[in-house]
Amino acid sequence: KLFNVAVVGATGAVGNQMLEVLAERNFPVKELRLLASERSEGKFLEFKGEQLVVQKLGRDSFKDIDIALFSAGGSRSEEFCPIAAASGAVCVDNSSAWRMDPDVPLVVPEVNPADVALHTNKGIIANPNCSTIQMMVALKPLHDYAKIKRIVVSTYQAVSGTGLNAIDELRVQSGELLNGRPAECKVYPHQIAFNCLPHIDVFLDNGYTKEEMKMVNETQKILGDESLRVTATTVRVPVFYSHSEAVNIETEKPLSAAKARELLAAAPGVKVVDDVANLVYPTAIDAAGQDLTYVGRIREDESIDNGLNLWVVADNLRKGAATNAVQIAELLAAKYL
Ligand code: A2P
Ligand code: 11C
Repeated sequence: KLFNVAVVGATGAVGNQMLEVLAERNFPVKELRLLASERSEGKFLEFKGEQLVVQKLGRDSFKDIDIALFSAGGSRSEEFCPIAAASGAVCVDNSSAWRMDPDVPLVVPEVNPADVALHTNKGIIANPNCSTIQMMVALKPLHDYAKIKRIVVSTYQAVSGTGLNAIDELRVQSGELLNGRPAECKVYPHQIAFNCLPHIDVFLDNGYTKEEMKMVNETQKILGDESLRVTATTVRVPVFYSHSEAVNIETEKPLSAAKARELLAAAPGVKVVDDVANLVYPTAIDAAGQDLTYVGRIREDESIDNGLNLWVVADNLRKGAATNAVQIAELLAAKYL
């Protein structure tokens, strides 16, 4: 069976990847409809060697669409997911707009694929935040074995998470500074080249950023455990693609580094890259363009009884966004539509 698929935000950093991943994985597409703002109306984008014209997103954009992949920002998702759903499409939404809605499943296919069934509630499935997705892929097998009680995570996040304009800002600032000229800040409030900003998304009343609270709330929802304690510090670093994370967990049952390595080696979507004797560990550069979540530096936390430290890296635009969304669409196509 073939499906009519819409990509909302097709001209963006994630939308671009969605087209690539749909093609690479040979998703059963009948019609592919590319939607963006009026700025992009009439532009052409390539899909499987064909040039497809970009249309302006509007209320009548979803006629005959079976699956709509959204990545055009939260306010477009808020407004247009219900419109798409009312016209019969199932939305896979990459924004944060619907993630915490109790009627909307929040899905990482390697972790909670059965939750896709709940798409019938509102016609919407939420794709988690990129930094949450890769952490879930790495922690699920450890949680199943040893029950995680607490997670302390610090992230090192690529600028592509902000979008194409931020990729440009890092490139331009780096060039200017290396040539002895001042850096101009347009996207971020401070210089991002050769710097680290402990600030992703907006600041909330509790002093955390929204990105940090996404990691807390989304983790609890995906693992179905509101008692799980999570605390996060999320940091933007001058890296183009792939988020890295230093993850510390405390488990109920003892979990040795060797056992964790064994569990992770057998886990779906994970590749263990952990051979420090040969200076082997995952880096953002290695993960860029890939779909797996890479885990290394696995070691016991010697400061507590049942603690473990890990270094988790994945491509934020692929597994953190486009690939995860297309995997959800594959589950829909194979089982539900
Ligand atoms: P456009 O390219 O026409 O502005 P990124 O995250 O890389 O900045 O991309 C954001 C995506 O969301 C782009 O595809 C962008 O389209 C799309 N987008 C932004 N605003 C709107 C809007 N008002 N209506 C439809 N699409 C939008
Ligand atoms: C970043 N995690 O790296 C963000 C991007 O909630 O979907 C994705 C924001 C979101 O900037």
